[in-house]
Amino acid sequence: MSVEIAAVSAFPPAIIGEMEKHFTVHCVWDQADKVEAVRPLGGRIRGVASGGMVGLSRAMMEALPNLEICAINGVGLETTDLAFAKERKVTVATAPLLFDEVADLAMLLALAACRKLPVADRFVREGKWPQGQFPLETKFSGKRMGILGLGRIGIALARRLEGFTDRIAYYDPVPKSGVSYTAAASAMDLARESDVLFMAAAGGPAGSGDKPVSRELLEALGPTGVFVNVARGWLVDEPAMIELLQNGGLGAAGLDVFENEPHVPEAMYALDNVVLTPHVASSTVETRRAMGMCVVDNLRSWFEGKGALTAVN
Ligand code: 8YV
Repeated sequence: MSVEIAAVSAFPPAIIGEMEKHFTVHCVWDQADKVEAVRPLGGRIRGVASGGMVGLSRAMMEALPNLEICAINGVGLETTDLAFAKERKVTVATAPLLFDEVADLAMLLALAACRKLPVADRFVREGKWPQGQFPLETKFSGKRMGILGLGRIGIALARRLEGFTDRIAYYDPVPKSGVSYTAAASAMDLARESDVLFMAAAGGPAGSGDKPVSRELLEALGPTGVFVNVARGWLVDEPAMIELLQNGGLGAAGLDVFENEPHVPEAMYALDNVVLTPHVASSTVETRRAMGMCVVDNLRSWFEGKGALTAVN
């Protein structure tokens, strides 16, 4: 009898196929209530395959009394109750393979926001060029770059920025040794001293009220400032950000994440100073396959008695 696992976040068919070579897989990610969907399986489920936005909740662990491991197809842990997982002795593993992709998209969003790339593209496609020149936009190279959160994504982003400027600063509550970038004393100080501010920091779960990117911080970034978010949408005061983008209090934004995905406030649709992408930072064929196989390999290694490969607890 093969080990039974539950897939609670979407995986491509090829990855499910790889899982099914080794396990009995119960796919419940399309169920409205995933916890209730797995409850009848209860003690039969020994492993969970999840994603960065679904994670592993306390309720899910309580419904699965014999759960041993959760392998996450991502790196975000805001939706995982790590404290309860420790209490329950459930191992949590991530797929730490997406840092280049996320840093690449952060650069793409920043450049596109500075040069209004989507607007320029539409300008050509709509046949407006013969009627006149596209307006001047703002330079990216040489600007003051600020990174909120100098973790593995932040470091990958900083290395990319080195090709554009030597004015790179960061704020991270955890002291960073061995980096040549300027450490700001606070997030507010960083915002005040940045032209482009990147949110690359982990934070609290949705609904926790944790909003490190506040109205005040975005006001400190200011009317010529550009804000880029590749972390979590709920870490930003989204209504305040929209208001500032509308009234000129914030220059522009490049956003891959939103407070209530996949629903994006329609007020953003009309804003030419915002570049929007649908949480695709890690969404390349190469990296998503590598991440999916990392999930499979973690589960296989665990149930072969060799432990998890990329455990975080
Ligand atoms: C995931 C993410 O790849 O890694 C994360 O935490 O936010 C995403 O990029 C996606 O959620 C699929 O699990």
